[in-house]
Amino acid sequence: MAHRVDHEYDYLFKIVLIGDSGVGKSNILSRFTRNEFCLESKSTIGVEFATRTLQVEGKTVKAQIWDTAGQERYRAITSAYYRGAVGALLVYDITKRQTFVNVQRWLRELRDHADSNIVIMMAGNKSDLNHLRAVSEEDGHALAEREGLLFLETSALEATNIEKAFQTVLNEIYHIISKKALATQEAAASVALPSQGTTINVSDASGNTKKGCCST
Ligand SMILES: Nc1nc2c(ncn2[C@@H]2O[C@H](COP(=O)(O)OP(=O)(O)OP(=O)(O)O)[C@@H](O)[C@H]2O)c(=O)[nH]1
Ligand SMILES: [Mg+2]
Repeated sequence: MAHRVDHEYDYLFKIVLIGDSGVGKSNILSRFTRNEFCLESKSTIGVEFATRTLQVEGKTVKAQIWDTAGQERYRAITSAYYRGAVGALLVYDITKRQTFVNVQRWLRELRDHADSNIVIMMAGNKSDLNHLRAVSEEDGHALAEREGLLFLETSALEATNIEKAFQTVLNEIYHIISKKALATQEAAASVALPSQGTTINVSDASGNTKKGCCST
């Protein structure tokens, strides 16, 4: 989702939070949007979302972040959750190996339901609990590299890398969208100037053009 609306913001980006129950998705969201953390937060039921508007490369970007239950039985209809999402934060808990193992499962779900160009940041959360660590940072990096994901270790409790995780995803989305906009403009210019005689393959120049991305 990337619409331009005058006055309020230049872009609206939908980002989804995914990962096993208890890894800290809701606290990552509340830390980022309200600077709040709750030690005894309850499992999410259904879907919630919160927004925060920030600057990305001089543009005003409204991040609309969706949060759902990690537990299957509380989850909302999957395809609706992923519809229009341009970014995902895939969270595991560095103190629980199984949540890291299950990253593969979440990647499969993204492949099945989300746009293939979605920007994915994997976040190893609860980095404040280093003494209980069950997943090394190296393992995190290795998986991220193998799967082509961005990666950071975060702590919602200590507010470590939360800002950076979202900023990185938003920057990446912005770059992809501005590149597409440029390619579209170039393709349009080539159509307007047929006498130049160069054939430009629009699909090659602009990549995947099926997404609803609007430039300025
Ligand atoms: N030490 C520590 N605890 C955290 C951190 N983030 C979340 N928690 C705790 O982990 C527990 C679960 O956090 P939630 O944010 O509710 O987890 P969730 O991923 O939203 O879980 P579901 O809604 O069930 O999918 C809570 O007790 C939080 O206080 C963190 O960075 N460090
Ligand atoms: Mg939750």
